Amino acid sequence: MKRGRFITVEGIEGVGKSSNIDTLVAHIESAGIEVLTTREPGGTPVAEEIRNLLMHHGDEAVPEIAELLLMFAARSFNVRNVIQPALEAGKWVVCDRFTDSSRAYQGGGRGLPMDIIDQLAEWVHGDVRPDLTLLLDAPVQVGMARANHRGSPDRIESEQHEFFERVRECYLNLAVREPGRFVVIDTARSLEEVQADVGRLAQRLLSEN
Ligand code: Z5A
Repeated sequence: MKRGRFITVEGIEGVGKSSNIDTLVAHIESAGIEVLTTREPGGTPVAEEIRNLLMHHGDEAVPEIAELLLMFAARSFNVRNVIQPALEAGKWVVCDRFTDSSRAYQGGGRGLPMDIIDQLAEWVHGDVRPDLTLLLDAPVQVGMARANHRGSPDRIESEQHEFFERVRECYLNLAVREPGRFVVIDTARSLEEVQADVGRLAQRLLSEN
């Protein structure tokens, strides 16, 4: 059985990950390929509980190191119980956020050491790496304005503007460092224009399959 392809979708909040994952998946499925979608933190019952702990922790402060380790604990459940079995069964997996989120938020945003994050990545999922990462990019104020149309922000969403500038910059640097893995799409345009780009990307992936 040929291993499926592992695609991750990244970006700061409000750039349109959810909206564009639906488009990407529809294109792949229309070619007769089975796709599993998942998200991080989350994707399994225990990992979703960790997500809930991370986002709504009550009054107790969440140390930055605990935040990083909980992201990887949740990831470990998702990789072993959902992502790896699906890939081995030949399905394609589309994951809403993965380890590049830890690099961008905990590394770029919080300033935790990137070499520790890379070591955790190697340890937790060294054998499961994304084949392609779609980075949806827009200026911070665009993403925040879109996200603000929803309800009250969770703990990470409540961070200041500068935090998200650091996160965005880190994402863009990651894309420059690994041009073979990253595809960057500018989502400060209309949803129709962005979805047309996502459709073209899907066709390229399918033609390479
Ligand atoms: N996190 C972390 O710190 N470390 C980690 O390792 C991991 C995660 C894995 C949860 O992420 C939090 O976890 C996240 C990072 C952290 N915290 N923050 N911030 P999440 O993915 O669940 O939450 P999110 O990034 O906040 O998702 P989101 O706000 O739902 O964003 P989105 O999915 O990218 O956006 P959307 O829902 O598709 O679009 C937002 C709105 O904009 C919606 O009304 C759309 O209709 C509209 N939209 C989308 N595109 C367009 C365009 N092009 N034009 C106009 N309007 C648009």
